[in-house]
Amino acid sequence: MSEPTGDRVLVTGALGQIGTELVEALRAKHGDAAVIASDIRTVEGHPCVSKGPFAILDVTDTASVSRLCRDEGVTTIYHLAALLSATGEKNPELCRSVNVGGTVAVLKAAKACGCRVFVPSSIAVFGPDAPKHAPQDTPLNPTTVYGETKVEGEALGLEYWTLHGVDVRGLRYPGLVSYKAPAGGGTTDYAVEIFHAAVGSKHYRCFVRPDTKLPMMYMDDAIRATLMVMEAPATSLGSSRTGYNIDGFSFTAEELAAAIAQEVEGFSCDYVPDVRQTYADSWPDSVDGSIAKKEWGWSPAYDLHAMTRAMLNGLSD
Ligand code: NAD
Ligand code: AKB
Repeated sequence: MSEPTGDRVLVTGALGQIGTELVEALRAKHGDAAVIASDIRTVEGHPCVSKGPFAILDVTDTASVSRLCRDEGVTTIYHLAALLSATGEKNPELCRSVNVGGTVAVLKAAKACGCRVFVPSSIAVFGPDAPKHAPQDTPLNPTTVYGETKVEGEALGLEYWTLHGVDVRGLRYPGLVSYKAPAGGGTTDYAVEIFHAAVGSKHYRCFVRPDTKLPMMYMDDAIRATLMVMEAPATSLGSSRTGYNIDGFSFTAEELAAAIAQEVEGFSCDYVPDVRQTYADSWPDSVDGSIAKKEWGWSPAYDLHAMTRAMLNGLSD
């Protein structure tokens, strides 16, 4: 058991792909009782529900978010509740309501209760006019509604920091690959689903073209980056504080399938692109993470082969 740190933490959208692993890491750091996992739904037997405090919380319900923060004495909020790109483009209105409305509710509660806040951004902030190796600072003209909500989230975070002194921090996560929870309705989900197929039927029908290349990251690195940026001294963070590019590694869908085939005899993949190809084509191939490296020491540990082995081992256990 860890020593309590005195922090009282709320995680929204905790039952999703990131929350499943972030809650575990935060409970190891702060103590189980100090980390309240929350989501709009519950899942029986989920470790976030069974191993510590859990609350049903809809982040679009501003009053409930503020009440929970006040009643529980929350000091830090990790705000993960959102709709991802594929789900979001199918229902733009709900995407705006959850992603932007939910973020406003969390920031208002943080301002009222004096909380620090982590709000994730995404490589989806970039549009087709951004360089394919995306720099930290470039015009952000996303062509997806999801991307627009992420640009808005970064701007809202900066506004609450500069105008109200709320300590808001965020990362532009690449596509995240993990095995402990399913991917949550994004464009980069193929890079997760392919592993489940590899240990199951040994065949995957991929919904993007074989030459589709995107920035990706193994979940262990994403959790480490999240904890690092939240632990960094405020004085080391500059104007990118609500949306740092963080580099992991990049691969095409075909390179991923080949890396898996090296480990799984008989694995095969075919490609039938759908609408998610359009979203993938609008995003960069890779990102420049040098500002995150300079300001708080970011450096990824996993490459394609280390991730492939970790995924296959995790799914075989
Ligand atoms: P996910 O879809 O797996 O989980 C999101 C969770 O939010 C779900 O459990 C869902 O039930 C919950 N939720 C939805 N609407 C809600 C509401 N109104 N109130 C409360 N909860 C609600 O998503 P994730 O992959 O864990 O992503 C978390 C955050 O990270 C999001 O902001 C996402 O945009 C960002 N992000 C994720 C990735 C990735 O590859 N996973 C990449 C870039 C950015
Ligand atoms: C998605 O594909 O929507 C997410 C993301 C990159 O934001 N994984």
